[in-house]
Amino acid sequence: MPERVGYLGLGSNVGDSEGHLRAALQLLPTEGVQVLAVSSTYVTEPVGEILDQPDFLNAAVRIRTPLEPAGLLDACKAVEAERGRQFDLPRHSPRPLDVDLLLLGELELVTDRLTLPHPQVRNRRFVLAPLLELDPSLTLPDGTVLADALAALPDDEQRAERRGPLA
Ligand code: PH2
Ligand code: MG
Ligand code: MG
Repeated sequence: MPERVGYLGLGSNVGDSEGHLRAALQLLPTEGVQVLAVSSTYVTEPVGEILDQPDFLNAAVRIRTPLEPAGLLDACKAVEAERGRQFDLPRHSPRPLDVDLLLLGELELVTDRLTLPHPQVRNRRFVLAPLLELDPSLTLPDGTVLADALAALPDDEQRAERRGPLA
């Protein structure tokens, strides 16, 4: 079966966040997703539609999978559900575990359920910092150099502090 290499973002700000991220590393292979490399964890300021919520713990992983994008999204949702994620809350609510599909090979795709690359990759420090740790020369299919995207973020926005190793 043809396999692709991609990147997932992990996030948590409810309960034992480090435990949830660690559990994701164990659960992903049971859903057909091999974990090739794991970034450090980062404590990050909430970004997006709900700012008044606890800081997140974020990380990123490099994966290899034979799953097509929709199947990979289902796998991410199954892992989130295993850690008690509720899916009937407003967008950007606090969550025990968020597993986001950031990049899958050179695929560019827009469907009702999924956009690849993830539309926010370029402007979120909590995504860019761990991704660049895994591959400092990472580029998007459209040629965007992610190190340039990170350097372009204003210094005083989106606090993110490296905490330590996850795996
Ligand atoms: N996830 C969100 C919204 N905001 N902010 C941080 N710092 N980290 C996240 O993982 C995050 C967020 C929606 O998934
Ligand atoms: Mg998310
Ligand atoms: Mg998500």
